Amino acid sequence: MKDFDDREERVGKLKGLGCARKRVEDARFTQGKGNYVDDVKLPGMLFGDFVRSPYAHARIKSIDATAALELPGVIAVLTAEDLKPLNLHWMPTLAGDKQMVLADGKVLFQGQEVAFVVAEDRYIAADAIELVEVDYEDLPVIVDPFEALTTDVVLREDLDTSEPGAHGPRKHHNHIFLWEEGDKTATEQAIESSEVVAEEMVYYHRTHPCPLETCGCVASMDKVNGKLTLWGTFQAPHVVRTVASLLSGIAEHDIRVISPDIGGGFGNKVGVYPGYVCAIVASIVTGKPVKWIEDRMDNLMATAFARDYWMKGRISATKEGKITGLHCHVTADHGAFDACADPTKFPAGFFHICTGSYDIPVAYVGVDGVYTNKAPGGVAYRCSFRVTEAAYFIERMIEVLAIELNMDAAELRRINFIRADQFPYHSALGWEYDSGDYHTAWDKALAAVDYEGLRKEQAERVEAFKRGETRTLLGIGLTHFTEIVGAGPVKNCDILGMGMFDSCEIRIHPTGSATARLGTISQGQGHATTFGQILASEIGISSDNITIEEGDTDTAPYGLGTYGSRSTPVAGAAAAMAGRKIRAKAQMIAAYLLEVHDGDLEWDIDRFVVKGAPDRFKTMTEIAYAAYNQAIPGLEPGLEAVSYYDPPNMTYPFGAYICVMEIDVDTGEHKIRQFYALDDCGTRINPMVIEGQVHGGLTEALAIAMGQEIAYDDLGNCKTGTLMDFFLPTAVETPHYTTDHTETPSPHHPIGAKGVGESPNVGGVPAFSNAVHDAFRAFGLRQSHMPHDHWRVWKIAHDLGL
Ligand code: PCD
Repeated sequence: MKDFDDREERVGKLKGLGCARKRVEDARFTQGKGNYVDDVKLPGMLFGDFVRSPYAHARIKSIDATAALELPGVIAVLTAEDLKPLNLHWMPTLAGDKQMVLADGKVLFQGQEVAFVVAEDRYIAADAIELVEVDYEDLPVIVDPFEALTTDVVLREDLDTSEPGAHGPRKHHNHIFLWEEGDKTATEQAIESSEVVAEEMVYYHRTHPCPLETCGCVASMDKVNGKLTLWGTFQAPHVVRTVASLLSGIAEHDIRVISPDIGGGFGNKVGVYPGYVCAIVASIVTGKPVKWIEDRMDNLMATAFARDYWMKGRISATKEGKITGLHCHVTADHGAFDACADPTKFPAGFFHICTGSYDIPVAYVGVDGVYTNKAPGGVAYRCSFRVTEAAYFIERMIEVLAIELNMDAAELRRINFIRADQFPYHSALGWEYDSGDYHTAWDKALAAVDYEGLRKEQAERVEAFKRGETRTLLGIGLTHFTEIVGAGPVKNCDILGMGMFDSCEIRIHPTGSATARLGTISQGQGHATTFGQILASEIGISSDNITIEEGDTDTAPYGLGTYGSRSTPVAGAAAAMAGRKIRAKAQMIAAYLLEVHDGDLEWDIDRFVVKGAPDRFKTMTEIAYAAYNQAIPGLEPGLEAVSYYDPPNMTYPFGAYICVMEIDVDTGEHKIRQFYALDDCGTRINPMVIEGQVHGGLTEALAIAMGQEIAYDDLGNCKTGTLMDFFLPTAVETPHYTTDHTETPSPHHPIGAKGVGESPNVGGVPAFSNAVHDAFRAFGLRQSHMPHDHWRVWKIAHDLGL
């Protein structure tokens, strides 16, 4: 009878919560055995490719496809005219706007989809797009969002200016919405009557998620049984199914959406793109499967961008540094169509988390959405709906306020942090922060890097620089961020009316192994590994014996998908709740088998034990077998459960990041000497996966802060459509990261877990950027726009006369 003294061994075998279990998916990924959309090859499959606009703003006078159609192997060329009878030439965006599927009379950004060529192979399709002749008449181009709001040039001729948009009244023909939160008058009064006020324009430039695998799909319409199967790089497969059904009129049960392995998503694969619609239409028209896969330029130039927020801030404080108010106005450049992927009620996402980690008594934000001649999007590139912009804004404003107060920025943060005893904390902009202990995290971080020692070294460096003994400066980039992840709750958060819950269904098999399916979809995060761990701890079956499946709408329960770090807070909670349902039934079965009342049993790792009689127990394996093979009075056979989880609140992970950077004043080059990242994501499921998430997110943050951008010239030409121009860091540019943690569980999540995947991007960008600014603080720098590439950093030094 091996049992009660082998508890540690039994816990070990479970590989449950807290275990640094190796990622089960890596066996296939590291051997090149992943199965991505482009690996889907069907008999008779055709290939689609787009004719794209070279102009940023032009009228289309004519499209002539004759030559293209004459090329052997070309099957069809679709234009807006072909889609009109189906009413599919425009499609709704997730933000309540509409977007052209194929150019309808005019084009509004460079790279816009004009015609869809379908051919027998992708090379023929690529050749044929060159043969489609489009006659354009160019129109004045508007790339500046401030100019957009004053110019006579009308970008969206399809919209009636006198009518309100999806989010209320519009004040100009290129205006999309004004969204406001907080008490404007009280905030203005607080700021005006304060002793110290700092004001700054903080620009978070346009960038792009740029996943390694671009977007794509394969549509296959089976005309015999009327079923449409759609494989795609979808971060939200069920939402795609619902939208496809609503748009096409095909009944939802006749559509099967499959997200196979995905090579990174980062928000890029949340929305619906014209390529999906065209592939579906082409498959219906030709009766053959049609594949559409973007190339890198298509992806960078036409699919969803991120950020592009001009954030004008005012922050006020007492002489001692206690913050008294925060005011923010954002001019948000949305490009040609408002295709942001935000919960419907929040056109600026969760930007109003911009009071950050600080106890700010009164605040106001106003966001003006604006159309320009740029690609549409506005996605949450590794951030929960504009949280990264918010974190960058407040962390820059804190630094600027510290300059104004002539105070140490670490100390300024400390005296303004929300205290541990203030949670749950109600922010001035309406959020309820679930839990946090910022002071503890901050002190730990400062001690870990020897903050005082660093400041001393920095001061000495400044002196040495002034004496002409060195040409490098030292920057200490501080950040304390608060994230907000896990949308729902359903009452606040929906996408096009679809409530943001999530789901998990578990089947325990007779021999004691299990299959669980969830409404989310991994894009590299490791869900097959970590969801199994949550379940293992709940149901007492080793995670090695639990298969996790996601991404097939024919089998998985309905869910809203993976983005906004919502899988752990929402689907992870559903997994725990479904596991508890399993355990409740298992307890009744065990009670029957042990001939005791079910209240006389207690749960012990992987079994139910009779209280006070530790040698009388039934393991989950025994219980699973009995569930199927023994007639139990009053109980149905089987052991299955499903949970649809509507979270009561979001979760608020946080972290303290410190970046120590050396800057060469003569070349603008930087060297990251040290990067310390402390994350608190509540209960940690898999520390190794978390560390990997933090490394990945920090590297993306490095990219964004130090060089990555989507830039346009005055004619709206995208200057960064290739990886030669768009900075994607490799191992060469990536520094070493030191990770650390504190653990403050979420009080409302069944296992206390918060999300973590986005945190390093949210906190990383201000840490890198603050380091650059901090290096020049002694020489009078207040604010300089990202990305801090070598040239721009050199320019800072040059302009300061260094
Ligand atoms: N975790 C743990 N613990 C805790 C938390 C968490 O362990 N506490 C882990 C989990 O399990 C998983 C991860 O970690 O695995 C993550 O999680 P989360 O945070 O919840 O998240 P999710 O939902 O899952 O995912 C999402 C995210 C995002 S959002 C993004 S961007 C990115 C990230 O995720 N993406 C990606 N990461 C990543 N990774 C990779 N590899 N890839 C990718 O793509 Mo958005 O909104 O979409 O933008």
